[in-house]
Amino acid sequence: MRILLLPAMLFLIAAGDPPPVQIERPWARASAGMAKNGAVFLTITGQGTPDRLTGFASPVADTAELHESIDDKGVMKMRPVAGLALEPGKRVTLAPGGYHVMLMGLKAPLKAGDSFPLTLRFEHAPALTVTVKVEPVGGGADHMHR
Ligand SMILES: [Cu+2]
Repeated sequence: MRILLLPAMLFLIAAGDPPPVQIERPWARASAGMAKNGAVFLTITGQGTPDRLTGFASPVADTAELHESIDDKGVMKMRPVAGLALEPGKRVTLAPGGYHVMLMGLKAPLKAGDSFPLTLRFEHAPALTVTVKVEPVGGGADHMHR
């Protein structure tokens, strides 16, 4: 009897705790040489109730924070972003040249083909961990991180 009940209980737990967002294609560019920084890109779609993305963490780096690349009179610069508002059904794309998760203090270079966990923190929803795939240098549009 206990065995038959278990799947139903798991379903109830899952149904009561829907993920706050849908994450698509989390990827990072392989490190060039011994670069100490890296960047993660992904697409976030809010679902359920409005929430706010407040931070990131990954075991591969000392810190991970949301950055935005901006074109300051022809010079590409980056600035930290405090958080991202998440609305149900609204897609936010983190891509080269725009928003990205900056990994600072990489413990080892990111190698193409590897993957690593990245945890997203929210104002209301519990933290969510996704797997980031490392793609070769030169993947995607050019956006330098030194
Ligand atoms: Cu950055």
